[in-house]
Amino acid sequence: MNELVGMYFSPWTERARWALDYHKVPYKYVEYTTLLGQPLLRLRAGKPFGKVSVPLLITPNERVNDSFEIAVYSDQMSEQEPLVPPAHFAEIKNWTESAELALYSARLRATRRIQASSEALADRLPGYTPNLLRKAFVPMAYIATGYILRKYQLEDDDDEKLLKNMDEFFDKANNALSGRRFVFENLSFADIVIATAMQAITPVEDKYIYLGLPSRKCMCEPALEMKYSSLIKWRDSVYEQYR
Ligand SMILES: N[C@@H](CCC(=O)N[C@@H](CS)C(=O)NCC(=O)O)C(=O)O
Repeated sequence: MNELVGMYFSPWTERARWALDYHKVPYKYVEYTTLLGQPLLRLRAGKPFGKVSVPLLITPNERVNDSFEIAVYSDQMSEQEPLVPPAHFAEIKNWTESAELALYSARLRATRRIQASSEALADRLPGYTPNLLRKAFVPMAYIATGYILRKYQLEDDDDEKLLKNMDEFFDKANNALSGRRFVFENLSFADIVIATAMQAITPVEDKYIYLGLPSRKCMCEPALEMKYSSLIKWRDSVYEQYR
């Protein structure tokens, strides 16, 4: 059986799960815990050194360690219309690349807010942490968020600049989708990249990705929420119909 290692709240993981689910590729989902889970992740990724990240798809024949590659793999496993049609391959790859700076920026802004809130830190502890111990384990979550801030730092990480990076990507997405249902003629991975990136402005309903209230608050960007309200509506309807 395939296994997908991921982090439930991460847009990269959500993209990969969406592509696999869309094509009905079976897999067992395994939640990854930053830092604590790293030795095992390295082993499973076959990468003893350098950066390791999730999502990681482990199939009987290969390890696919990138959300775009997982979408391409899912297409190959299915007879359905592809999410990365050959005619739009380069453009879709380009969408994933341009989302990267926005998502890196969003991660820094949200992680800083999480680090400043003991409630949000307690919320981010692994699901198996007993409720009674959550408060006591907050320092561990603090260390893990510090690790994420260092691992994914950007050269210019001024809060305003980070917000600008996000704004630029969502502006591009908004223009591409204005008056359209999809970026291309049918649902593609470009739509999935944009819809899942919206998690950085206002998270999708809990029935799709469950978040505790403190985490949800840290993941909202009120200024962008107002500006991109039509994109949020679009995201919600794409989720309703295709997720
Ligand atoms: N290009 C990769 C990016 C994946 C990525 O940034 N993963 C982050 C998600 S927050 C991660 O693994 N974070 C946990 C860690 O590094 O420990 C993809 O598209 O799959």
